[in-house]
Amino acid sequence: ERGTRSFNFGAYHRLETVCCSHVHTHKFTKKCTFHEQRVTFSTGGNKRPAIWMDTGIHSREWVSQATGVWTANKIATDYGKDASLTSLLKTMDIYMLLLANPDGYAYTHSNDRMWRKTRSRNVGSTCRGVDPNRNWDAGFAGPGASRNPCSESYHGPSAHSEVEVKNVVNLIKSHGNFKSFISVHAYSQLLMYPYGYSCRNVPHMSELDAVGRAAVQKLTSLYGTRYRVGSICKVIYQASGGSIDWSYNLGIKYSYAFELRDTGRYGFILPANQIIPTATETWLALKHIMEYVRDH
Ligand code: ING
Ligand code: ZN
Repeated sequence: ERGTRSFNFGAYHRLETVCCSHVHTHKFTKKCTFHEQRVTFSTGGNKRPAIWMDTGIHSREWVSQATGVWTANKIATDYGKDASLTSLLKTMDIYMLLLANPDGYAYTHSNDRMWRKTRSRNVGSTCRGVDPNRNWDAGFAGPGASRNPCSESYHGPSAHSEVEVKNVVNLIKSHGNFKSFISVHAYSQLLMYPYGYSCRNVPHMSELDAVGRAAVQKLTSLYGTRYRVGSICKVIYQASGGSIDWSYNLGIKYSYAFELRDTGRYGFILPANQIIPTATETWLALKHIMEYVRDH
């Protein structure tokens, strides 16, 4: 196993290199299930209120996975030094899934850098893959998803058909005490809250909007990177079957999706020298959300 000392956080890595190499600490229990990509930060207790964060649900959005790895290491190294993070971990657990779509991620390295979906076989089609962010049971198969298996936004044969989705659904439901669900995408520089499947306002819209704006203000304070905040449907497009709509409807109020850098100059092919700046600024927003969740 490779320790963090030799791990270059400012580079993009293949699946095998990311796997279990990112957190090197004795302070936390580390579990490597879910394709060995799940990281649990806990200082004890039993099913404490928890925060969920996944990166890389869309395989080509490489700065997302890289930000996840950097963030896991940041939490491990700042615990015991950063008073706010330390106090957070006294009462809450943080669950991270760094490679939420591992088969797709491997495929972006081996065959097609622009692959977005899972790699599932589709019955009756030669096209492979399901969009894992159209596969959740939240307005499933509605507007903003495709029934065509060859489409980039194919919703799949049924809700939670993808093992990558079903595993998360099972974990979140059986745990039962998640307070926040954060899914990290790229690119466009957005911080979004539900819904995607509908443009109607969620009951907690004003609170989610205020927390999101405050989080983005902190993000922007570091390097001036500008973000827009709003509901998925209003800020980008109507998209059904998304994870944060599912988590919100399950009762996880603080459900957010990030779209990290940039705004399209490089898009998915964001240069590696932007990984650490992206992760560092994003951490300020994440910490704001986590602290708010802790205090509310
Ligand atoms: N964007 C997201 C997508 O799945 C999104 C936007 C986020 C939709 C959350 C629904 C829910 O299309 C990218 N870049 O993938
Ligand atoms: Zn995405």
